[in-house]
Amino acid sequence: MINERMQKEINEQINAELWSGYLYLSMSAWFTQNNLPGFANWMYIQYQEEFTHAMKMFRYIHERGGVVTLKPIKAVDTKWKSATAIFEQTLSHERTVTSLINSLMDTAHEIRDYATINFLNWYVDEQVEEEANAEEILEKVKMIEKDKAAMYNLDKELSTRVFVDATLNAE
Ligand code: OFO
Repeated sequence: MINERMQKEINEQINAELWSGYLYLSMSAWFTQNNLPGFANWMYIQYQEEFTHAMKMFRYIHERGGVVTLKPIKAVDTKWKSATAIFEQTLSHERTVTSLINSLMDTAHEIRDYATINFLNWYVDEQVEEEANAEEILEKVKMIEKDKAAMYNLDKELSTRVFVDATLNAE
């Protein structure tokens, strides 16, 4: 049986992951509306991934005999000044998510919930990747945003990203 406090915090994180997905879906819409379909594809896959992050927690709570409580998902931004602004927000958001995962880990250590520590390790690794990906694209976009041909090429590159549910491979 999962500890009540741990359950509450993981439920809050489910909401945060769904919110992340909602944010990236909104960013995907912005890219579509601004004629960058490859960027839109990249963000759409990011949205799908966030929902898998939420679902991995959803399944875990049930596996531990707990109760999933879904709360409203807050509104997200819908307008940005530029692709650079979007990736700046993405990177800073991922850094926030990393700190949320670290807080969950702190609680798991505090209450000596070893199963949850193990479970959360997957997210610790995932956040390293999430921050690195966002940072890499941000650096590129910052350099080339004014150059239409270079943006066209990066858009083509981002259009090749495909969705893989990494949470299923990990279980
Ligand atoms: Fe769930 O990793 Fe991004 O937010």
